[in-house]
Amino acid sequence: MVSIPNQVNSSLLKSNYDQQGYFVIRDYFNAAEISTLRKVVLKFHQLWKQDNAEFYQEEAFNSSLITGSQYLAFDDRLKLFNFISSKKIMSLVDSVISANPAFMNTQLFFNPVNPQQKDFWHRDCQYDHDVDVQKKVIHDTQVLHLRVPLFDELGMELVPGTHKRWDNAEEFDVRQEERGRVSSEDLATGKKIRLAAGDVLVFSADMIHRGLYGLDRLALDILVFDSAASFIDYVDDDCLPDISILDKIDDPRLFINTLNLKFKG
Ligand SMILES: O=C(O)CCC(=O)C(=O)O
Repeated sequence: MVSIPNQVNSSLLKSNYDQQGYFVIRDYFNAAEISTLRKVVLKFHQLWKQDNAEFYQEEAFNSSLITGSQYLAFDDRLKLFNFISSKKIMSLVDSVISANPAFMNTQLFFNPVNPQQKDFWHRDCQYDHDVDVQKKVIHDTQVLHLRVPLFDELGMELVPGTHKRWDNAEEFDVRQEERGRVSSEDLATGKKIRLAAGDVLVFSADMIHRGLYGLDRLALDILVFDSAASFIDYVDDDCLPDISILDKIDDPRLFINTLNLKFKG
């Protein structure tokens, strides 16, 4: 059971997010909330690793569709959906996206098996768009990531303000691996945000960022978007609740907004 938040100052969170592209809240979840979530997510992770053994051994550093039906049964999926749409999560989502936020997906970030594999700078939009379009889309609505670490971790490194501004020369060359630079190099503008289990980090997917490998990291990222933006094609039907689960979710509006976009156009 997730208790009701008492520490959220929505307008402060919104102004932090608007200016910096992120905010972090320490000790937002209590030990019982994290322990319940961790049990469900570890079940998914074990099954996913068995099923994707070669990919896991060779290169993986994340999985997705944690709420899908492939690895988790009804009750565990319901726990996840109720966590994702809990008052604690929704008060953060609502502080950034004031009208009709919609669920997109979940991702689980872990350490790559190969210790030589390096963490790397990127903007999420660079995997969908070439540079000219990236320059434009960073001024549009961006996908929101809510990172919930399940164990203490080194956290994330972000370049504050890059949700709204284009890269400087060093950032561009490193992120895009131009002029002999590689995406795992340090950036002078990077800000490391160490995270502990119980903290939550909310950040824009299109700012320059990297996950920091190390410790026992296992972090659940919840991805949310503004219904007014055109991200619905990124949503996989199977990660959404069907009607029998929907009926049992305490506050299903995050999922209903997605279902409305998907099935009502
Ligand atoms: O934690 C990581 O490895 C990368 C995280 C990331 O890129 C993201 O959440 O978009």
